[in-house]
Amino acid sequence: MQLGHNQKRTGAEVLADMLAGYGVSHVFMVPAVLRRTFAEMERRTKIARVHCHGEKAAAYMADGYARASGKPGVCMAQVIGALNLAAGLRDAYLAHAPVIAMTGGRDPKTKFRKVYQEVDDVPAFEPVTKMNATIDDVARIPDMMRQAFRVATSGAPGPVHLQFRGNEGQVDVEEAEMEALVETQFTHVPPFRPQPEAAHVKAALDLLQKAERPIVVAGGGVRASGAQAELVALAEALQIPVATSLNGKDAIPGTHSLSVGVVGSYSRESANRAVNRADLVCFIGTETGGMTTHFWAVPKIGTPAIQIDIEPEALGRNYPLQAGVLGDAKAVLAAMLAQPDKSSAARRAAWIKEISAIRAEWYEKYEKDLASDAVPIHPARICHELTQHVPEDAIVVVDTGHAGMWMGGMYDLHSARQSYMRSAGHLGWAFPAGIGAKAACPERPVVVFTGDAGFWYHIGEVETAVRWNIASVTIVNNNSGGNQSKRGFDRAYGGEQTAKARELWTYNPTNFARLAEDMGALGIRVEHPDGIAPALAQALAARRPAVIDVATDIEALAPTAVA
Ligand SMILES: Cc1ncc(C[n+]2csc(CCOP(=O)(O)OP(=O)(O)O)c2C)c(N)n1
Ligand SMILES: [Mg+2]
Repeated sequence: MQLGHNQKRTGAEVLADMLAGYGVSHVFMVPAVLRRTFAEMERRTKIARVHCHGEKAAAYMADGYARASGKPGVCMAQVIGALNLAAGLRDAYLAHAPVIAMTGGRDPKTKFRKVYQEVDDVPAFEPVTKMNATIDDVARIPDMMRQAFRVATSGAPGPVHLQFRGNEGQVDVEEAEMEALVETQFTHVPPFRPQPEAAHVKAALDLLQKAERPIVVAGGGVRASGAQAELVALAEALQIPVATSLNGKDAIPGTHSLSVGVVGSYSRESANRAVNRADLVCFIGTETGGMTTHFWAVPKIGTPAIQIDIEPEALGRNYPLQAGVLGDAKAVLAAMLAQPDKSSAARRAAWIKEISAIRAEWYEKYEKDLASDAVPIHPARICHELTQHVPEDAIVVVDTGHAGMWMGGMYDLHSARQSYMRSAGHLGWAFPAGIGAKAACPERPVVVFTGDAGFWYHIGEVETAVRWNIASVTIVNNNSGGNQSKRGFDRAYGGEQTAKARELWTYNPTNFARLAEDMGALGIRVEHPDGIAPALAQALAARRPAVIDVATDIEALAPTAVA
């Protein structure tokens, strides 16, 4: 877009100025891409140019940055690394994280002539982006950048891909009349708070107030909207218990008396039991997907349901609704809070008693694991130590598989100021995502929980964290194997496995603390459960990247979901 009174400038100058103008503090990449832009970033901005060991890790760092801060995370790759970067966008896409990926790409002058390293990368970005576009003319950089930030942050957020002409994006060296115009509204999520229709709010509120056993299922949309305080206030005013999706775990502290925990597949038994006892389920900012509903068994389809979402197409997708409210979660909850019939809470006294009992039964049932003194260490004990010792303002970042199950089910956030982010399915996401989260929020403690298989994926990024002094603390639940696979291989082998079968999911024992030390990080090895809390304290105080390697029991299996 040309706005007049412009002078000729290079694409690199404009791109650097726009990234700074949009509040980007870090970009994550493997070179060489947009080389001139990087030179201009150094000259014109304070943006940290974090040079990583792999494009997938760079995408995960941008994703962690975005989820922790609500600001778009930026990652980059040249043409040969583009598909590695695309692979890394899948988790951001699944989790609705605003990530902007920039790659080098084909030049019309030479395409189809077997250019070194070149294929058509654009189609590979299609399934993992909200917008997937090419910049062929330098003059299009300003408007396409604005559109990228607009799309990434608006509605349900998500990734965007921009391919710059030239295998390294050399279009950035060209000149045109351009203005580095920034729309500050789109520097963060949410840029808009669409207000709900009053009649829809009233219909949903009436149903909630009439219900005797209602429950809220809160998802990641509550975090994206920053609606946690309103959610808790409404739950308290009307006495409605709250379950969350795994993505929405920080919608309410686990220690709150109305919290029943994470519902679905990677879940806490009390949440599944409570949701399946409800006479009305209120979904807020959740896609009601397979993971959150344990493949639509919790709650059963046909359970009376209402839903609040910012995306019209989400309303009623998986559960027929008695009422649907389109709008920003915070705006909808605030509208409900303006007119609650608090006297209706009396109707739910028996339900709240039942919920307290369900909560208490869960803690009793798992007390022996949470407090386990076993050596090798029981993973539930790590979760319990984290519940007690993670700082008030921490960001907790968790990998998938057993890591997601252990922490989703066994760990409690104990403060509304704590945040929780989880892999939406990719093993190996959490460690680089934690580096991105710490880059975005350097003043907040970042505590990562991953299995050893998850940590192996991007272990080279320990060196990146050290080089940039990005001081996340990573706890490795180290059982020398991809333990979550055990049950599946037990089944495949018709019961107990052979030693040969264990080759499919076990590794050589490795001391990650020593490896981390070799790369310049603080490494602490913990072999006794009493060592977990002091190790965490030492790592947080060190103010440099730290890896706590916890030797755990390979036979411990996380509880599976109850339907
Ligand atoms: C990219 C990717 N590949 C494969 C998987 C399947 N998977 C889930 S958990 C897991 C093993 C996890 O091992 P580890 O991180 O050591 O945790 P543990 O189960 O041992 O606690 C695998 C292979 C996955 N989720 N993501
Ligand atoms: Mg393991």
